[in-house]
Amino acid sequence: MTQTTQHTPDTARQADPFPVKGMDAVVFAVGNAKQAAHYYSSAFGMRLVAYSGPENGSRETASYVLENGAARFVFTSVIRPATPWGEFLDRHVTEHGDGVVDLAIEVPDARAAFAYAVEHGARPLTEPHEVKDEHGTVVLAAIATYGETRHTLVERSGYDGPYLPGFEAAAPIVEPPARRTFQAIDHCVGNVELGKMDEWVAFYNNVLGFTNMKEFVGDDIATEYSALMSKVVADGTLKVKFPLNEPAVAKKKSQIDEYLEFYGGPGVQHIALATNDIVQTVRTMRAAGVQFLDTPDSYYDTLGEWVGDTRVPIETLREQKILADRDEDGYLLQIFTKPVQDRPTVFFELIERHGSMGFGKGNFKALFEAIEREQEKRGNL
Ligand code: TYF
Ligand code: FE
Repeated sequence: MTQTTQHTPDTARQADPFPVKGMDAVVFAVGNAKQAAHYYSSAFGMRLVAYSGPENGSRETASYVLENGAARFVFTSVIRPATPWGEFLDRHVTEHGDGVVDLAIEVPDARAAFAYAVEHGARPLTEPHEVKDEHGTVVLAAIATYGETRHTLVERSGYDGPYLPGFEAAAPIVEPPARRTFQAIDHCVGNVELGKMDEWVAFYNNVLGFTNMKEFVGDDIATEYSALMSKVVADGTLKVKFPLNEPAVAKKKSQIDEYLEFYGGPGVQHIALATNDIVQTVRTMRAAGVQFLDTPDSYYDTLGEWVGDTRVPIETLREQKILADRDEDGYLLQIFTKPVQDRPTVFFELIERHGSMGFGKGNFKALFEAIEREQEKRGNL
């Protein structure tokens, strides 16, 4: 065989100013992590894999690490604040309710990623530092993003423990369902204040080298029915996708305004979870008590005309209130939970992609009307 120059991958890597491996974890600060871990086990079908708390040397916080395929959630509660971190988490829960404190990103080189981000305008929160135990070494650093949310940059190639040093392996709380309910984090959405969306898009462009995806909700659609504007940024490999919403000045109070009011500022609005059998997953989660947004029958009466053939018959989509959308690359199926805490803040999406890399633009009208019906029930419209 003749020798060929095989520097394409290296060149591609060099061209990416901010290489990422994927989402590392979504970290939630909650009032009662023990019960949250139970809910995400019994209702979402996740598996507890690691724990840190007073029994293994963490006297200030208790943290539960749950996984489902590549998706990892961490739930942390304060037991008794003793350091600025514990005080921060305590106040975070008081001000925002249960919510996301950290969209942690796995990177091949945390020092390089942190240096690049800070050089390009990121506010540093934690300088790169090593943490180690008998399983090896992790390098961590953190930068600030919208509201009180952060991105921890996690370099874990030198580590084979259950999560991070300080955590011990834990057994599942309940036996996870026979079929995995979802297997990855598809995207994480942030709500920012009126007029700030483009600033945050520029932040991700400049600081993380992310580029804009083609799907967006502009001015035109916003005032007509959606009451929000939205753009999507992603890393070069599309493994990390961050849509950003801001409220639009429309006829009704924007769902984004409702979030900002009840969360007490900008923050993570929804986490989308990738599944390869959305019907089975919705059935499992409904049976476990998870509530999803309703979709009117009229949506399904015309769906077949424009969405064409999907893996799932329209009648099954109708029965489970699953939405469908198609673009030039393929189609997707999606559904949204109601907020998962008493405040009308964080919710989840399940998404089954078949080629489409969109976010369900064709569903925005039906979806936003469904959200507004819930807003109205809460007296917030
Ligand atoms: O992530 C997205 O863009 C879709 C659609 O408040 C969406 O899931 C956008 C805004 C919103 C709810 C869903
Ligand atoms: Fe989404």
